[in-house]
Amino acid sequence: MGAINAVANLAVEGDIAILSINSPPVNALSQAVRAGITEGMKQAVDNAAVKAVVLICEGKTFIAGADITEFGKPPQGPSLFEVEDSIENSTKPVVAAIHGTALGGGLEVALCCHYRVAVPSAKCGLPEVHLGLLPGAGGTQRLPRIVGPEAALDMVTSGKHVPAKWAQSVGLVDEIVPEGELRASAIAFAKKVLAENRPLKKVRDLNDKVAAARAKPEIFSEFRKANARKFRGFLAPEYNIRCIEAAVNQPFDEGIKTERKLFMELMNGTQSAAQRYVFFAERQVWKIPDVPEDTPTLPVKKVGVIGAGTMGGGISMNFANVGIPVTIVETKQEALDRGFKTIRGNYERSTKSGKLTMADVDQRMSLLTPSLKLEDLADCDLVIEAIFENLDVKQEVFGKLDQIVKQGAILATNTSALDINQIATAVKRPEAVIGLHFFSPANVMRLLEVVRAKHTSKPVIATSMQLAKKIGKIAALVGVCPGFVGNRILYARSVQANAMLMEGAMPWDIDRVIYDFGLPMGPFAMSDLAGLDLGWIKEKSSSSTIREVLCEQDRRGQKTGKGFYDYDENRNPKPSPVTEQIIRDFATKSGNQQRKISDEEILERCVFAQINEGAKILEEGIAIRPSDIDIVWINGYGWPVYRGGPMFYADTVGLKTVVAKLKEYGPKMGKDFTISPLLEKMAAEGKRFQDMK
Ligand code: T1G
Repeated sequence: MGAINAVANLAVEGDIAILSINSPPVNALSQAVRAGITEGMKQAVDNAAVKAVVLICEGKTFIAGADITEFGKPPQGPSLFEVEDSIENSTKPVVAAIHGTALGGGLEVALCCHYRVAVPSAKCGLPEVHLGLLPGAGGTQRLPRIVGPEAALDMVTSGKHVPAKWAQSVGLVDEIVPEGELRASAIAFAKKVLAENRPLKKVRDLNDKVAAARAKPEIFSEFRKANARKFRGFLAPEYNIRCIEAAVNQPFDEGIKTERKLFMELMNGTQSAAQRYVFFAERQVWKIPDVPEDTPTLPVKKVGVIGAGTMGGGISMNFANVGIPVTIVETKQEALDRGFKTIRGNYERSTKSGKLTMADVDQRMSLLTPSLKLEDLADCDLVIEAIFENLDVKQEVFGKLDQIVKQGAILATNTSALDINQIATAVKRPEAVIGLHFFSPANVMRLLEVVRAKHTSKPVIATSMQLAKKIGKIAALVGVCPGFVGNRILYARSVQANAMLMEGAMPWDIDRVIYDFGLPMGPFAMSDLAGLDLGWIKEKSSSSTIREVLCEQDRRGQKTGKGFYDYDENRNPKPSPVTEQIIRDFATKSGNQQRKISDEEILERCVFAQINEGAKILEEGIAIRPSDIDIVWINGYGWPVYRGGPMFYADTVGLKTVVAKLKEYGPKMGKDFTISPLLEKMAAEGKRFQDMK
């Protein structure tokens, strides 16, 4: 007994073999881990003194899945199936000892064990759907045999992690054992199995629950119907459903064949490649080349937020959610009262779903202190202003903060477009100034653009990124330019969308194309939702844009029941003949030739313009890497994750094609439109954005 290989060890205690895996960071089923398990099982079974086996992991978690870094590379034996066979067909009982998260292939391996024990904090899940995949090692056939098809459908299509207690209640786990005593408890459990002469229970032989479901095909039709909107555009959820159907309607081995076929289709498809890329992209954003991980950070024990409006209130909630007290400053008591009422309302809405209890609500509200004086922010470690988007106003406030707030504090602005370098000129400590651009609603949207200004110090950047992670955001560090990364790319799309209105396309044509591509809504529906009068000043209106003409006719969006669209009492949109006439008249007056614009042109002009802007953002060093741009657009604007983000999508199309099309559209892209030299160069060299590190 002893080390099997670098990541696997076999020890024997009495008549129990302990096969332990130690392959940081998450004991993923790399080739070495697979080899370690199969060899370890062979040695344990061949050893007459061994009567049972415990499979356990060192480090923070049980096996958390197949090794995603191996995907797309030539497969190396032993396969995961060989690993599972070595366990399931063992002549001696195997007990999986679970802590941390048994996920994907990890749970599939555990399901091939004859028994499973877990500590209370352990979780199980089959999250392959988040990678555009499905459990490809028998999980879709074994899980429903334990938890039943309905619960299995929910687990495999949501990828949720279920707590050990629930797992035990459905038989996914046989026993919950005390925290910190997993190894000893698993050995004791194995001894109990031997003493009670319990059978070598194989999950694959449990057929009651799947057989019972055979008479209820509506399980699947109703599940599909209930989730159609959520699964729109994705392949993996549907393929997962088909596998669970196979578990119900086919013998086990046939079901495995169905699972294998569908798994390989997904594995070889673009959607999974995109979603696996995003999995790693989400972990890349925290790596800042010139701000090393050991950069000192500043303590943030008290936060100040200026502005109790939609943004200020939402921002404050993020900190209260993680126990950081916030002082919220407004200029008028009624604004404070309104803001606090909205915050409490937001929290209380979460009690309806069970996410929060009323005690949670009270506890979080107790962390929020109202104030009418900036002076109350003197001892804050971080102050975030979320006030009117006006440079003079912000500079005035920062000037005051410079006088009031203690040295060493971070002074942040939530501006979505103003020049933070300009704001920083109002203080004597520009190194303390940073942008924290939250997306509305700030207590919901996951994305945070952390905007480094010219003088922002590295500790301020490191602290801001660390804080973003602490409040559950995914942050991208970006540079100062109009619109930073997200809105600058949004603007590039808006230019094309608005131009095409002048050329013959209607808002509903453009919105349909963008919606069908996978975005939650198109640019004009988005404008109606936000309000067409954002930034519109009635007195100054010059009717120089369609939006201004619409505003003058009180067509200011959903809130007035009409904007680009007409809305019924439930805010359902429908194309508006009034808007159509306004656009036609406007186009004629502007001397634009009207023509039928194809869906392909609508999509390409909108999306390729976004890609081109992304390339310019990279050229200017405003974003660190292409995948950061993709993370911004997936998490801030709902770009479909199965297309990987604008820059990944460009690789899917091919940069050569993107450039050729932009050249083909030429002047239609607008007189100010230029193709990014970086994009042209990469296209000419046959390069891809995803290879840029
Ligand atoms: N393979 C390779 N590396 C992985 C990995 C995996 N499965 N999971 C995590 N890592 C790396 C990750 O890239 C990061 O690396 C480090 O571990 C810490 O991760 C056949 C086909 C387990 C809940 O989808 O959900 O099994 O950035 O920052 O916040 O059916 O990692 O440090 O270099 O996320 O503590 C199914 C994915 C695979 C689980 C831990 N399994 N992982 O979260 O740490 S497909 C998954 C997670 C499969 C079979 C199918 C989380 C975590 P680096 P982290 P964390």
